[in-house]
Amino acid sequence: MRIDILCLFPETFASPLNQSIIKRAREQGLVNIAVHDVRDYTHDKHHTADDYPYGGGPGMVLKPEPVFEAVEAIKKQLGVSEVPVILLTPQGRLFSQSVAQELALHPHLMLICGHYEGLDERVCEHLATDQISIGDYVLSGGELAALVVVDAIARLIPGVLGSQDSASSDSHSNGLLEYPQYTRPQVYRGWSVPPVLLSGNHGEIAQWRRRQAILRTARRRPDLLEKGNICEEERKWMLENLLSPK
Ligand code: JCH
Repeated sequence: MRIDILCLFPETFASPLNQSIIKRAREQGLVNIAVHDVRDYTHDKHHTADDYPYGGGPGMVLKPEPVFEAVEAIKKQLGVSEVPVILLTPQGRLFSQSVAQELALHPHLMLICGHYEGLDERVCEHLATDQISIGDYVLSGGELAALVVVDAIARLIPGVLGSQDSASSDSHSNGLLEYPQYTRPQVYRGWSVPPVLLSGNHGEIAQWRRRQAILRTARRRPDLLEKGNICEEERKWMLENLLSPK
């Protein structure tokens, strides 16, 4: 998969894209990520990328010309015409694991990161094919949102996760929050690992994990429970245990 990122602060990406799983995926050639500076597509001597908003008001707006020209130049250079052009914005559709799964199916994506108080609406209307928000809070720009999107997508590309990590058993892929995990030591500061996990009974362990995932989801994220495919027996157990402390 190829991902082209257009932004005003390309240095933002250097460290996060050169760590851990994404670094390994890039080295293996499973994902090819290129970061482009929108300022390189300006023509004036000051490399002006922003301007005052028409109609007045606070802040500055990212100009349309360098953004259009950057997308067009990169498409031409790569010899592609049909590529999703995704704008990161607080006004976009909400990002989720299912949006990540949908985007991971494309062989090529372009991500546009604005800055300032926003960008010219003509970019949204006539250049972007999709607009995504990573959550209902306002960031200083699209760069951190793009990193979140790239990270979530990259780990879904076949071969990116080692056999150790598994995308399909991750939190959210089954619609429920992850069950509690423990490692050694068996007792830490007097707090013991639940005995069932030491029992060697794989059926009991699977049932305990499933029930803990349901209970945790019901308590912390009841909005997710509908998608969790809880059976009647599980629902009964959940309601009986929901009231007991933690
Ligand atoms: C962005 C800004 C004031 C935007 C500029 C470009 C995405 N989920 C999510 N939160 N925030 C963003 C995001 C993405 C791109 C840009 N800003 C800052 C500041 C605004 O409205 C008054 C809008 C924020």
